[in-house]
Amino acid sequence: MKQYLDLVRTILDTGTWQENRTGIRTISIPGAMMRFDLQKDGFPAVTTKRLAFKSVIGELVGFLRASRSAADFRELGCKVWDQNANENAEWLANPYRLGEDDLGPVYGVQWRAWPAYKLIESDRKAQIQDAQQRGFRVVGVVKDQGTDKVLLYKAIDQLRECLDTIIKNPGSRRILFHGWNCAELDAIALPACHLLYQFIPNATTKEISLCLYIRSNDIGLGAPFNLAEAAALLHVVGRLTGYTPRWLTYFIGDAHIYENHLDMLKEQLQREPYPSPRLVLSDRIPDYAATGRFEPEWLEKLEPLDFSLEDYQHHAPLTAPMAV
Ligand code: THF
Repeated sequence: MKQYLDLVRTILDTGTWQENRTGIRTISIPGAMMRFDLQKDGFPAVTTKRLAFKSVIGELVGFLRASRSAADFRELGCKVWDQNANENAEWLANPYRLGEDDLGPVYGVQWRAWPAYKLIESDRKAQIQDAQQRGFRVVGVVKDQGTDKVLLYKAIDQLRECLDTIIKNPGSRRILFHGWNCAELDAIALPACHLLYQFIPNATTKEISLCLYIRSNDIGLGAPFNLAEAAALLHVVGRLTGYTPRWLTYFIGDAHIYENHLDMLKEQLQREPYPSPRLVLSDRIPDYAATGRFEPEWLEKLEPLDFSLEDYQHHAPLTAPMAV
């Protein structure tokens, strides 16, 4: 995890101080990238402090189940959503908030059930039929600008579609899922930070890589979580589709360090990183390469105990407050 420390150093050396929505200043740089070879370098867990691995995995499992309540994340062992659900004044006053612990249609909801609508003129029968064949359901007929239109709806399981494409058409360069649903930004606690995930399978080597784009990344607290989570997701997708996880490339838009994280990060810079641990997935998750059975429903059947870190050597725990 030398790359993480290098990024921290680059931000401290070349960044500029900025104000933001939270009231806690950040030092930031516009654009950064980290790239990990999961085969050679192992699992990208920070070693210069203790990574809250259970919490990371709880968050991932919650996302895979399309959770939108901080209570669901807590039950899975992840408390990091409590503050965003219940302490941000702007969100508390939002009419779309369903009550205590609700986060709105965040990450997993978009990953697994992106709401898609079509409004088609009633006499365009071929279009309506085509949409229905693709799983759209007619939910009503509306008058729009003087013409009758059929309203159709479908919840798109983007992640499931990625797995299907990896199996059927691994050469595709369109195997991605997106968390940034512009139509729902007004109805969520926090617009997605990690928002674009692209899988790149290699049918020759049977290796699969992931490119992730994060529009805004809290390097002290968020980055260690988001990195580990992306790597764990790539391991799961690889297992279910018969590919070995290889490269994780992590792109950041605004890469920033909060002022109240400086002590934690400066302490980490004094520490010598340990060799990375290994991620072990439980044997009950079917290995497509071995069984030839494609069982994408495991995406939502996973439990936190299906993930374990082996040989995780780390320095003493350090933490800092999250900016809300
Ligand atoms: N808001 C801010 N300001 N930073 C973020 O990184 C962030 N997220 C998610 C949503 N809003 C955010 C929440 N993710 C921690 C870790 C991840 C978070 C939020 C907080 C955190 O406090 N980690 C501590 C304790 C972990 C624990 O014990 O569970 C740590 O020391 O790692 C970015 O996705």
